[in-house]
Amino acid sequence: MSAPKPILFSYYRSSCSWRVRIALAHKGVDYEYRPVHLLKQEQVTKLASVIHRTNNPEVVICTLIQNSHRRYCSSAYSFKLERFFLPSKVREICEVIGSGIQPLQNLSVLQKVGEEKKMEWSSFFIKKGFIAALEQLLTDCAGKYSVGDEVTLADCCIVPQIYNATRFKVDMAPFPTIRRVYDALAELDPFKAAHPSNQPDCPEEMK
Ligand SMILES: N[C@@H](CCC(=O)N[C@@H](CS)C(=O)NCC(=O)O)C(=O)O
Repeated sequence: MSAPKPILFSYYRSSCSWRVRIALAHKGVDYEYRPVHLLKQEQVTKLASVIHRTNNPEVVICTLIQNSHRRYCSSAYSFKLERFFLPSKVREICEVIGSGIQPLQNLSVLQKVGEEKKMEWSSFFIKKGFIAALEQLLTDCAGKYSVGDEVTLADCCIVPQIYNATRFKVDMAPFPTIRRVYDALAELDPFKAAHPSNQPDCPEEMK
């Protein structure tokens, strides 16, 4: 008997969900998509009933259920999916984005910062991360993609982060290497499939 399809609880524009969607598409894993509307707080009302709160105390997405295992961390799941040694540069890029840049644009953070300030706040911290770390890291290790010429988990993290940079009106001119890698990745089928505009919960006006 074949194993049941993994279930991904995802929001079309969530970076963490997007990372996992890329990794799943890249590995050719078929899965069931279950939308969770972050702005409607469905991570609390809908997701809380299917997760063990003790394992995911923040009630954030994405959540992946596979063979009754529940995973709450995009990078932990994606690392497992890769099942091979990760070069330190890949881990470094994932960390810079996953710990140093993306959390500062999380919905709950921006709600605390407030509507008036959220654009300035997000653009400041994205630029800071790009200037201080990401452009330099990529200048040292990028080939066709973030690290060499093969797609890696670093690429799964970079693409949603650049989308956020555009959303928060960061001028990308000072970051030519990040831009070049992003443009190359945008041409690949798994990245097209995982894009927010191709998700069932993407509003029509954003497609
Ligand atoms: N370390 C977690 C972080 C998960 C996370 O921050 N998820 C965001 C969406 S990308 C979220 O659910 N935010 C809801 C909120 O801020 O209330 C992961 O990598 O999956």
